[in-house]
Amino acid sequence: MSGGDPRPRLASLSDVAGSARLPTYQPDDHGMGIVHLGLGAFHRAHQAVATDDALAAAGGDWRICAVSLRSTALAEALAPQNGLYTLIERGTEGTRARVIGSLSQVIANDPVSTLAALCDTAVKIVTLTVTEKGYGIDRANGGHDPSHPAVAADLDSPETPSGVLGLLTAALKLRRDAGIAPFTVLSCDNLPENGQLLRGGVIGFARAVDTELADFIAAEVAFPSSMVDRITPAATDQTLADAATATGCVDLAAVETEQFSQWVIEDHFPQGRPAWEAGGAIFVADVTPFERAKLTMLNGTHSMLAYAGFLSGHQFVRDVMGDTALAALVRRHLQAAGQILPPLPSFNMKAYAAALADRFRNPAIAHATYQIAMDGTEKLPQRIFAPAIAALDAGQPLRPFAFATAAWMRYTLGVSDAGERYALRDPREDEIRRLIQSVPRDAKTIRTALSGMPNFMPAQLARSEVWNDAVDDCLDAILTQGMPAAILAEASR
Ligand code: CS2
Repeated sequence: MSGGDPRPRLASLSDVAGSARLPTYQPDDHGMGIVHLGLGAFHRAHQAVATDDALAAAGGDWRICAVSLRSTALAEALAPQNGLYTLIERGTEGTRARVIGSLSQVIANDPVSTLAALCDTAVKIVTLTVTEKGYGIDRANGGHDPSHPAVAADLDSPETPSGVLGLLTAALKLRRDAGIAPFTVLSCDNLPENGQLLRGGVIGFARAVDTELADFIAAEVAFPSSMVDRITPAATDQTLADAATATGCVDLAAVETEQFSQWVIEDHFPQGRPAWEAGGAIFVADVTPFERAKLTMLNGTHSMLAYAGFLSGHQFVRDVMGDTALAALVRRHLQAAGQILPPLPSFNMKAYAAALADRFRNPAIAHATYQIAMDGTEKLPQRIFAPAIAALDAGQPLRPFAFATAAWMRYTLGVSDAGERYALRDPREDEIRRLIQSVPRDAKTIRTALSGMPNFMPAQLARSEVWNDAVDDCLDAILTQGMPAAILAEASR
């Protein structure tokens, strides 16, 4: 029982009495083979589900030890449930529920246990969803970022690490010293060439503490890249209520998502891997074109609509799609981002753009614009600036990217036109505040201040007159007319 609810707490598959689909394998028959860093909703709606499918289809010791590096709430919800939770999939045709059995263990905010798990001889793969800001990678130079708080702390005490790069490096060292084969490291975050990027970060960190170890990692450890896609809003009381109805149990770790799911992975797993293809994963030699299409079309458009939508009073992405003018800007952005992609065999850009617009419209998914607006400084470089440079180089339309940038710049002011304050929820929030708090509220001044932030906007853009003029023009309209009117004007250009 939990919180006065007469239903039992979900703790074993035999407790389930309802319509939810159950795993067709016995979870306890399978050992652990994966450590996952970053136990959030996305992991439970994506990799853990594909692993559940792989266990059902092909078996193997591939259950997951899921680690939350910071918060303890989720692990506290999952521990009494023996890692079981309900996945609610919401499509236009209705809702489906299934119980996922692939999590074998959870660790919360406990670096010592995490390092021990990473050194377990059974572990063949480490997967990660730690968000863009969680890595501590210097994206300009491709190594570790010594100014990142977790990286700085781990450089001081590399044997007792608590951050991503420190933990991976220490575990790879301990494994090497004990004669245990290294694990494969699989990043599942929305970063360009995420495997390569993480490899550079780990090797850079290792080089700072032990050059030989860095050489060993460079030679022996696989870092395949992957593209992940599944729209996963934060769980709500409704998610938990639907899970309880579908399972007859109280489930405090239920998660909800859309029906669509995609995972494209570079097939480089020297220690083997689960049969993730059973869960729809596609294995390719080079994930870059898929990643680029997804990052610039889905995520780039998401960021644009998040800032423009939030500032015009739209709480959810589906509300944005009900605003005729803003929905037109969504289509414009999708097209502009799609247009500059290198051609990819079997990829139909127009069909992909149409499918994305349908997913954004999904009335069953309440995906908050404020959730997507988070961490803009970590997201804009790959989502907006990279395609803007490609558009600039190719002489293609720049305006959609300039509008998205201007919408973010307006968002950084931290106050709506109605005077309501909101937190940016960005790791560079303080720096942004210092830069703009006392400057005049005109487009050029704000644009100049924000474009000059180190390691943010590429110099090629920040120095481009056409780009700056376009951003100033968009930002001026937003500042002087307000976001809704600026959207209307922008859509009727
Ligand atoms: C979103 C992503 O919050 C965000 O920044 O753009 O989480 C997006 O929903 C996923 O990448 C979809 O796969």
